[in-house]
Amino acid sequence: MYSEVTHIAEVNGSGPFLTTLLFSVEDRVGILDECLSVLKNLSISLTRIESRPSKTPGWDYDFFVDFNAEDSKQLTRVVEALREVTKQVKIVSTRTSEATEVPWFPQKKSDLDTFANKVLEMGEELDSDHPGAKDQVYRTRRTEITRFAKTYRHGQPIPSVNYTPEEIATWGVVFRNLIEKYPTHACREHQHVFPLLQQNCGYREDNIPQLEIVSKFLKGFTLRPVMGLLSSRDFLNGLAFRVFHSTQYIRHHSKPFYTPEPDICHELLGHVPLFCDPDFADFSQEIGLASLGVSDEDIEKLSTIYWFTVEFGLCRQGDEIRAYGAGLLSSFGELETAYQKYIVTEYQPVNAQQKVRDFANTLKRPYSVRYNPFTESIEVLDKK
Ligand code: HBI
Ligand code: NLE
Ligand code: FE
Repeated sequence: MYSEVTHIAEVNGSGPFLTTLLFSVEDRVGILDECLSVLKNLSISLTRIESRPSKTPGWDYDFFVDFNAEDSKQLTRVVEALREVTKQVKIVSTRTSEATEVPWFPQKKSDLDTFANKVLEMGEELDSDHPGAKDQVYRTRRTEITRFAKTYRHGQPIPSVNYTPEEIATWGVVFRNLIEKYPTHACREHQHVFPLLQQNCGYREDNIPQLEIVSKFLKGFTLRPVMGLLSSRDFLNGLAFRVFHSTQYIRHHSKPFYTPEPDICHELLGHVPLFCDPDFADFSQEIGLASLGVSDEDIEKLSTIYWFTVEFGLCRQGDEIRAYGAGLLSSFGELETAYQKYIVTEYQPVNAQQKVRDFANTLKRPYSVRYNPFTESIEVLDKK
């Protein structure tokens, strides 16, 4: 990660330079103190210090420090003075403050509150080809339900929706048709967890499970209500925090077998079961982490990965082709045709996670990120 090393000769322009240095020291009492004294004597104020065991033989340690150097002369003085007391000094990076344009991204779970009002058109207005577009009763009801998502804030319980008998009937048709297909069409992971959802979360033909109950049941992920489609960036950013944005309204009763957008059937029957699988959950989070602060172009690439795996993935299990993509698992229309089309994407969860991580390392991003599940926040490690 830290192999790109700048040399002082390459430091151009006028300062101040935000600088990251790496220095390696032998393991002995007081060595860090000596290094810090050197910095202190040159009036350097550190903004970060981190250590790790060195990759060199022996028991050396690497230290990473960040500070602002006034100009390249001061930087030279720091490097030379540190060389006297350490085994090696490398300039990992220097940059002027203008060169740090990174799109804003959420760094703690509560930052996701800022997405609440940012839904794409279909969130409030329905597209003209949506089966519910001309049904005023349906539209009013949707506005009523999406109000919960609009005012929801991190940490609150997700409000329950009191579903109408008509809505429950729509769910019932979807549920009944899908559970008939799962034994032959759904991947093993989905089938494995489905009975648990029936036992613990009220997955029944005559009941639409509440997001709050399901979110509490899921240990690896949490659900957050959303008014409709978010931008790809916002939606993927949520996954970094193991948060899945879920709609609460239901599809139009006239087309139970297929809807063009997410609805409660899609979230609960398609996505939720797979989020119970630890490898799948990690894989999903990895896409989310890769999306933090990257360019629009890279968001596009990550959306494509998401689309052909999480949303529409098929896999080979034994001799059979099975669905793990939520868009297939929630649509008994799609589930049939997917098999006829027979597009095969390999599903190897552990490798897939590694692949996303490797891909993330190729993204142009001047830092790396890590999720701290205890503080539910992103730790940013400056790379350049
Ligand atoms: N927004 N609420 C919501 N749900 C999704 O499944 C979703 C989204 N926005 C974008 C998106 N999915 C995908 O098309 C990918 O771009 C990530
Ligand atoms: N077509 C899916 C369904 O009907 O359940 C929803 C897809 C959402 C992306
Ligand atoms: Fe989806």
